Amino acid sequence: MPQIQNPPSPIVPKLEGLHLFHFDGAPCAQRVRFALGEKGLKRGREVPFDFVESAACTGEPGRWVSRKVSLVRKDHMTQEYAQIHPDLVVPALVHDGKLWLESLDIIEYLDDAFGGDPLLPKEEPLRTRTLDLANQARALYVSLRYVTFRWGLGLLAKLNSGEQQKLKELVGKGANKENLATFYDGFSNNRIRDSVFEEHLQNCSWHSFS
Ligand SMILES: N[C@@H](CCC(=O)N[C@@H](CS)C(=O)NCC(=O)O)C(=O)O
Repeated sequence: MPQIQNPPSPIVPKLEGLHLFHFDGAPCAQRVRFALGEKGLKRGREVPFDFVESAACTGEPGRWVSRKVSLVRKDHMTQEYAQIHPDLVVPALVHDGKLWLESLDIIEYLDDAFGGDPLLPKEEPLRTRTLDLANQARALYVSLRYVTFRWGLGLLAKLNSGEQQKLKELVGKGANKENLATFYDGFSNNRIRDSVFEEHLQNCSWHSFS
């Protein structure tokens, strides 16, 4: 997915330099941090994700501003974050007022925009083959959510009814075929059958890249 055009967030156009909206414990954000590191870009100052006081909006040469979106505090389930990422997930990247979503798209963008060793092959057919493999991995993220919630986070990740209602209202405009509200509704109310979890586990365990 290319750069996101006209995001509704008033925060995005105010940001100069690189700002990563992320959470330390989220693997989808971690892979973007790896890519930033490979490009020689260091983690810079920590700023609350929605903080727009002018010093916080300025970039730092050779560094990225860390805007933590706590998945524990449910920062991602707020109106402010929904205007940045309509699917209410991390990561999101802003570079000089322009927004990118989806970790693999962000990595591709960083690879093109910054120097250093390329992360993706430049030459064909290797480039297309690599992107194809990455897209196969991308398709697994829904299954990974089922597996990590069922066998990792467990009860800790359930939402109460007030939180579920708020989430339904926020996620209405999301683009994902399976949005967070649908998932949390099933998960928090024990409406997901074991066979569904097991099917997702199979996807992750036996998925073979072709
Ligand atoms: N395809 C997306 C998936 C993003 C995603 O699902 N992120 C997870 C963390 S790895 C998230 O924010 N989940 C929110 C939640 O679990 O409530 C990407 O790779 O950027």
